Amino acid sequence: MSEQYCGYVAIIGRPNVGKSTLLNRILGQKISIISRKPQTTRHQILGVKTQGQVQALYVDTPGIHSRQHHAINRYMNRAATSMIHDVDVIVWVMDLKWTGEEDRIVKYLQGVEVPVIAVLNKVDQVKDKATLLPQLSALHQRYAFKEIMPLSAKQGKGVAQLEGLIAKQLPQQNWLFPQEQVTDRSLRFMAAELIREQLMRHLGQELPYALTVEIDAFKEQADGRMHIIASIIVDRPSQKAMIIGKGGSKLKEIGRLARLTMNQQFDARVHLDLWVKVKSGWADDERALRSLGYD
Ligand SMILES: Nc1nc2c(ncn2[C@@H]2O[C@H](COP(=O)(O)OP(=O)(O)OP(=O)(O)O)[C@@H](O)[C@H]2O)c(=O)[nH]1
Ligand SMILES: [Mg+2]
Repeated sequence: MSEQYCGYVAIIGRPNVGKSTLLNRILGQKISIISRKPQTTRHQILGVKTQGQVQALYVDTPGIHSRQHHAINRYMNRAATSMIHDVDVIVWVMDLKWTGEEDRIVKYLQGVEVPVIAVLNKVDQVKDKATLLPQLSALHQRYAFKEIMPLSAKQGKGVAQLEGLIAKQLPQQNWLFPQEQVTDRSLRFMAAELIREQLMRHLGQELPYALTVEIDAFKEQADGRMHIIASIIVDRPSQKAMIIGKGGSKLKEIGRLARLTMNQQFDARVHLDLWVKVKSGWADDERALRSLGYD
């Protein structure tokens, strides 16, 4: 048997820079949810990519942020940074807005004994690529990154090259997952995430952060259809009303879009029942958080 290479790759960075978009692009399928709003990802999400002799185990993480007022925010920062000492490569993602003013995290990463590959994402937003050169050389001067890779996760440009750079850092060892496996997350988890994705996309600025989604039942029926019952948990009754909308219209639309994505992702017809429940203080109560899957 030919030699196998395998290792963990942490994808980390500030909120909204495109970490989840990059992971989905590398895998060629959607396992991590995406929205325009910062702090979309809340959990570590493992994505497995096996190609040739190399199996790269990517961990998508919540964006690192400085507001830690709620237990949920502290959970997210923990999820973002807890494994950086245990991985083989760190991919530090920035977008064009990176100014270096807040480089405390990058400086910290460079003290960790793991190679850091930097990604400058969203380069599709600049027409004249020559304008990137000063930014790239400033990054080179300021930090001791192993490599700096400009790319567009959205368009896929530069992603294969990045994978090549990552592969060079992975140790020779047997693969840890079967070749066909893409994630360790269950369909049940994915279902909750796909509902949260629509909530992130269709609610105003604050509301998405005040909610979580819980799957109450997940059944495959005799006719092959999947029946999923889920609850959207909010903090206050006024939030419940906003999610439901006039005559239930908002909740209906969110449910419809989530169901359409599930049909595609799960390759099955999905019947989705969505409820909204008030559990005040859920985001502040460590125990409630654990019972909702934030552990
Ligand atoms: N133009 C452009 N937009 C991108 C690119 N990559 C991601 N985006 C957009 O940036 C926004 C955030 O993308 P995400 O992938 O959710 O970012 P993230 O870093 O995972 O964000 P958090 O999970 O909140 O930390 C979305 O609107 C994406 O469509 C890119 O290469 N080019
Ligand atoms: Mg994300």
